[in-house]
Amino acid sequence: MDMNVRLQRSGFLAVTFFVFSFHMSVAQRQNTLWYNKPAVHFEEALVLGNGKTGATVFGGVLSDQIYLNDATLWSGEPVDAKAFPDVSNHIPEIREALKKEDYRLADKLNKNLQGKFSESFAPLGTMTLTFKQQGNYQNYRRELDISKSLATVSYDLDNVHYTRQYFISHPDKTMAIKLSANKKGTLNFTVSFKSLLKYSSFATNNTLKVDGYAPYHVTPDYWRDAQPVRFDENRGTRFSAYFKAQNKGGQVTTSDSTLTVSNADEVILLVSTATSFNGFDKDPAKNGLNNKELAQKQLENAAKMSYQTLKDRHLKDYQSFFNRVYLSLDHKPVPDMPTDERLKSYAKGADDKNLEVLYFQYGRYLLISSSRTPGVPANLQGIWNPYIRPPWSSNYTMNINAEENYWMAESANLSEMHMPFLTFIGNLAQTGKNTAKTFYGINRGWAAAHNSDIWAMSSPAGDFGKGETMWANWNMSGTWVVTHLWDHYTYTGDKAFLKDYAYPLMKGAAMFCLDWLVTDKQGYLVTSPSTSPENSYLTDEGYKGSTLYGSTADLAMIRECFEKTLKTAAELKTDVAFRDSIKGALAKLYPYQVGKNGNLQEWYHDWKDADPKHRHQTHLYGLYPAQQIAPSKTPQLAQAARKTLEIRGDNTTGWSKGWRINLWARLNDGNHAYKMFRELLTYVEPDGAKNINYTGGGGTYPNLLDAHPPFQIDGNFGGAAGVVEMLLQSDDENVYLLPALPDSWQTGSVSGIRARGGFEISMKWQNGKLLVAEILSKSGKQRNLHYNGKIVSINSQKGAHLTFSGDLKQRLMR
Ligand code: FUC
Repeated sequence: MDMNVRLQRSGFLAVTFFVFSFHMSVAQRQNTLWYNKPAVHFEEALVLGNGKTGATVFGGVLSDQIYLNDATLWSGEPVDAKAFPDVSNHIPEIREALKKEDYRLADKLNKNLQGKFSESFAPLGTMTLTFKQQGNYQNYRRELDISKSLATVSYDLDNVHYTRQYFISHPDKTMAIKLSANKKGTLNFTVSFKSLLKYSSFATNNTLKVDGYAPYHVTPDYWRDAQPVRFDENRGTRFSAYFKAQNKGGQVTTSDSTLTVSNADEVILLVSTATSFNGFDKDPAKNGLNNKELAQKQLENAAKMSYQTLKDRHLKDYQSFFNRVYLSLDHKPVPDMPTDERLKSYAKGADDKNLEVLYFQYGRYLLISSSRTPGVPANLQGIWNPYIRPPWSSNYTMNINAEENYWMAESANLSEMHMPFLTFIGNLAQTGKNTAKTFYGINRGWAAAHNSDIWAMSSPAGDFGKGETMWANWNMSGTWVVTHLWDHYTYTGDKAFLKDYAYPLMKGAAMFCLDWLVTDKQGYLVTSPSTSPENSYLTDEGYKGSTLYGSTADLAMIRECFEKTLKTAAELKTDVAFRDSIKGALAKLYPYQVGKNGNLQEWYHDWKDADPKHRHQTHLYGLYPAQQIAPSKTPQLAQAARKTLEIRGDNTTGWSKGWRINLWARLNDGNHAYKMFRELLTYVEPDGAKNINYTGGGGTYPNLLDAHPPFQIDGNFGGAAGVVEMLLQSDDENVYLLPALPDSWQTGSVSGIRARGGFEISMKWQNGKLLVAEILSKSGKQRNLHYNGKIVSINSQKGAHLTFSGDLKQRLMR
């Protein structure tokens, strides 16, 4: 139901009238990123996407560069199970070494459990518009309206006002660029294309057609290889990029590699991309989709429609997602300043809550734009990458980054955008069966490790023993990702999804864990061998290593996987005996430990961390994203988690800051969460480079993309998730209103954010106090509603609208 209708029905409208009329008048400005100069570097350019085709628009005056991507264009081929010899025979000797506390030997032997690297997301190519113009331009403006997913460039040159408008339509699978001028016959430009991949082109009938193919292998940029990029014309994913110019006035001429527009009044450029990717398990060269036909069909269909029709259809589709959530933290006007300057002044301490709202909504924009292709989640760079050897392969880094991308999908009301990730889990489970067998000797269920790609690679990375155990050997990603399936169910109430799709995957992940756990000397169940993502310990003897048994992170993930699988089986009234085996194992898991410094222990023993300030903090998984630790439920563990965060400090990379915002919010410390949120919005100089800073420097580029550095999209999503987490939290029994409201957000309103149990929530607060909350119950579930120490029960019918005042008194409905 439309938000205003709902609000009207609940009597909420009187309170929010001011907010919403304000919303209407400044919506466009509030949702706009804008700049007064063309982009020079990637990190200044504007990203557009329809969840498959991605474009990065530089908006130059004499020459406009547009990087093109397609979410399904990767190097590589389906996983070849035969490529992995059975190495599970090494497990007994690793366990033996660990039993003898010989960590050096365990680390060495653990290297036997490594496989190949993942493949890389490929850059499709760059489209260039070269204008036949000279001279100085004036009144330049480049903007992205995220409420419309529409970029616009305009400027004056030789007394002519030029405008370009760009969007990528999901319903019509095509990018459209409208070029216009306020003087007839002044549009003169050439369209050309270049790619780092193999390709050929020809033009006919106002259409430039580029067909090519991606490498069948790319080695990660951090790994030495004499031949890192390997092409073979008979292997790898094929792609097509077709460009059509529709002109009013003037003419279009073609050469084999260009379209040239002369003296036109207006031009609509259509761009259609397609690849032969036909699923994670199909050879894209031999058994692929017909990319040429697909690209041609999309182009023809779009060409039949007027620009206005294409745009209307695009807006209707896009806004059906974007408009679900509204947030206001301030009634001050949006500063009339380019976004990069706004960001700089914010970083110097300026108060700009509208920028904070923009950052939050930009996260939602990015997810809608990058995550709409079944089985192909948003990758490390979303869908925007110009490099043939991108940072960390632009892959799915499964020990945090891929999951962080989806932390806000449900809570920020974008369930549909979660689906590419959720469907990817099904693929991972298939390759993961072989991984469970050949790497770990386990014949039930499935497992997945540190890195993955469009082919759903699940084996550990590390180039067969050359990788460091601290990152290459972690094998808990299947265990982690299945909790996303349960979350999707709790937010949506989709029982068919839970029964037919989710449960078998969850059960498979849980089965692997049941068989992987071993009994330690104290009688507890632990993992062995085990690591804690990317961290190293120092033993009491001073050995620096990574392999041990029973890392807190492993056990936290197994605990969560078991608990959610149990709940699912109970909900589906199935598998009683299996449930008992999970319950038995849960009771014997080695519990959380508090170390001598008051911290939550990362390692089985109370060892020192080799790098106490490290960006990874996976042992806090139980605090966030899981719901095992909370100040109200487990005060001592929450205190220990806080201590751990204090020891880690706040200086860290983009994605790590994104995570810590959520962790601090879960500790109900809104002010610390907000401090880190502000730090996430630290201005970072754009440089078009892949320079990595591992120990700090996290922030935001001028185009509001997250800086690890380099650009990595997870920080954007983690930061946006953190905004919701400050305003609303939930677990499987409770909903907490304003649980971590920072002092800086004294007054505000939000609508359309969601809580577990199938609730859609709108709130208004003033002077730090809740005024009114409206709750739409989509599943009719019972929950405890918390605010400011008070608890009431939400007992609702499916579809009920409940309104509560600030003291949690329920207002009567008509
Ligand atoms: C892990 C992290 C890095 C980076 C990379 C993609 O290796 O430790 O910081 O995010 O993944």
